[in-house]
Amino acid sequence: MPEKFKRYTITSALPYANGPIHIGHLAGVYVPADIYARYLRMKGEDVLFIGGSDEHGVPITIKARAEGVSPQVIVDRYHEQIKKSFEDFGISFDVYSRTSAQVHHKTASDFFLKLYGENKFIEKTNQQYYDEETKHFLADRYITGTCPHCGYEKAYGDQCENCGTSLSPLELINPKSALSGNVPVLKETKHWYLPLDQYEEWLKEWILEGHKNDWKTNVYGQVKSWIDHGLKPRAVTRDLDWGVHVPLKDAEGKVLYVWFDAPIGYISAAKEWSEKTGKDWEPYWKDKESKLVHFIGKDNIVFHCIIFPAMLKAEGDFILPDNVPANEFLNLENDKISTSRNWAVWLHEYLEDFPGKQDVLRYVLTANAPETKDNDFTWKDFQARNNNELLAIFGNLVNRTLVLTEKYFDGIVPPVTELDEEAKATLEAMKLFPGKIAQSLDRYRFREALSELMNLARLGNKYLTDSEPWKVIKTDEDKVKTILNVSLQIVANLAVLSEPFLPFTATKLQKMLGMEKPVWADAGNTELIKPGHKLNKPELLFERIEDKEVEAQVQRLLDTKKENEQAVSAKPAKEEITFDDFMKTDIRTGTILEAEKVPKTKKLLKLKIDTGIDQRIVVSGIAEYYEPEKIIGQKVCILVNLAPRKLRGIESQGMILMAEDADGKLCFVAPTEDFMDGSEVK
Ligand code: B3M
Ligand code: ZN
Repeated sequence: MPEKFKRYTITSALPYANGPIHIGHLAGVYVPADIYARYLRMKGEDVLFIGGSDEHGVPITIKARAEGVSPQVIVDRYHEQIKKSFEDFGISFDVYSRTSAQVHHKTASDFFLKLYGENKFIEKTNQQYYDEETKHFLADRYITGTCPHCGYEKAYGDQCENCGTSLSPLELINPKSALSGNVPVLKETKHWYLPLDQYEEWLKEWILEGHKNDWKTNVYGQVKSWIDHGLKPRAVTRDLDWGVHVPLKDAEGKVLYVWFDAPIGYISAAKEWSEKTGKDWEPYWKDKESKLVHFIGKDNIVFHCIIFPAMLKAEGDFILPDNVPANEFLNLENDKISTSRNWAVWLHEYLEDFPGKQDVLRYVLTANAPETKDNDFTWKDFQARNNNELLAIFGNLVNRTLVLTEKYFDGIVPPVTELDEEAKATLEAMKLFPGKIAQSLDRYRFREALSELMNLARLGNKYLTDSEPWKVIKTDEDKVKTILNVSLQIVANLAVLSEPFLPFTATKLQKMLGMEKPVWADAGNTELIKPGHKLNKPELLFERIEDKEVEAQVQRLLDTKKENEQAVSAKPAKEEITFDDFMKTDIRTGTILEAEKVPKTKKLLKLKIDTGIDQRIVVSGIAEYYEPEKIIGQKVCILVNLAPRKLRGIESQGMILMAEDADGKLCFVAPTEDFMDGSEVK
């Protein structure tokens, strides 16, 4: 590590409080941030780890509208649920705040006013899309249309989720209001803009030159491409009623843009923490010797690397991020995780199915983290990593070592009698691990760090297996003392080094070993647990995950996929008709009296129907799905005032109502009870 910092301010993206948290969130942002925070705390560093819910923005108001409740109802519901999920998974925030909090409204509002007072904004009146029916200006996700870059038809006013391009509403082809579906009109409105173009030179120097070597290439590349395309002024206000109100006289009905207020939420959260703990928040945000790190997903890069830094720079009092180790995306079983399609593993549901197995998920998501490219989560991989790695390597070493110590020495740590070459080499190798793991963590390489942790367990397993204490015990008990002492030192080191990654497991293991809460500097010690120390009863750290458990998860996803396909392939509604149009149709309940195939056709049946009014012949294209003899007596609905038409020489007098699915399969639409023939259907 080159520089030494006095304290660390670690932020993790504030999730929108419009839905629960899934594995993509955890893998992309919260697990790596938590590993980093725990590691630094163990090193004795002064850490402020910040989280909170993002409670403004259009995704929330759209959801509220869909449910017919106020946005506050939505954010209250999800804020609590999200907060609980993070606690359940051991995400060790020092504060978990929310942007609807009063302290945040004040902080964001003051921030805006300071920039406004110092003329850091430009004021512009221009034309924006407006929904005349709902009387809303249509910003961001309130407007959809075709992406001018890739042709995707459901692009939003701020971004195309298909090609990732960020958009402005005026660029959309065939714009439509997301509120009413109407074609919007243009209307004048005034807004305040942050002139990003004025920060271009400074950004080039600070990031493109200053952070060429220490920022991840995916992050650096995205920032460079933004800057190379030229930066434009960005509106920091919106015409909406949900959000932080613009604190100016002539700004009725205007709020701060969610991406202006949300990152300020990190600062507000620090203030909230300060109020609760009595500690001063300011050094964490203003002292140059504090290191600020933003953990985010790749879709938030521009906001954390360009816009928020420009805001901080304009404000003048705050430090800038030292690093923004953004991750790419995690897919699920080869498909993009999607809240709207329910294609996700939700944390609260995972815990119902795998209670107590938080660390297994933390492990899998870190081992397979999308650090440099998008990655895929599969249940098969989840099972394999649990069974073949956590259980077979980590758990196996711990279990064998503790059980043998219990068996041969009543659970009392035996002394080293004589260090042979094997033992010496093993301990020497062990000493290198804390350094290797720390080096990876310092560079935000969490996968690499975790794989080193497992290599330490592998080292222990190999040593134990090669030394064969279960054989040696018959001839040389002293040697077994050394073997188990060395193995126990490795196990104790694992109990220290695994804590940032697998906090629940580490705590359990520390208890089994009867250890005090360790610090990072304990790792590498070859006498971490002393001879004569009594160990507690060994327990299993991991359990085997059976085929049927993961098969059930995969089945659930397959069911979801099927539901989605059905939903997707439902045809859009036909053109609107009036009530009178509908009332012209005369549909009655009836019964099939006779049925026979129409010769030389595949599809047609000739039916005789009792309509309650009369008995008549109807020709119906249902032969592929129904055998004539089986439908005698079937109740039907029949359109009786349809003009007769001839089919294969037979006059058909009406039409039987059938439902047809996306594959063209048919089924009768009929009264569900024995109902009088001739009853009107309306
Ligand atoms: N709520 C966007 C997101 O969840 C946003 C992050 C805010 S961080 C200040 O992708
Ligand atoms: Zn696109």
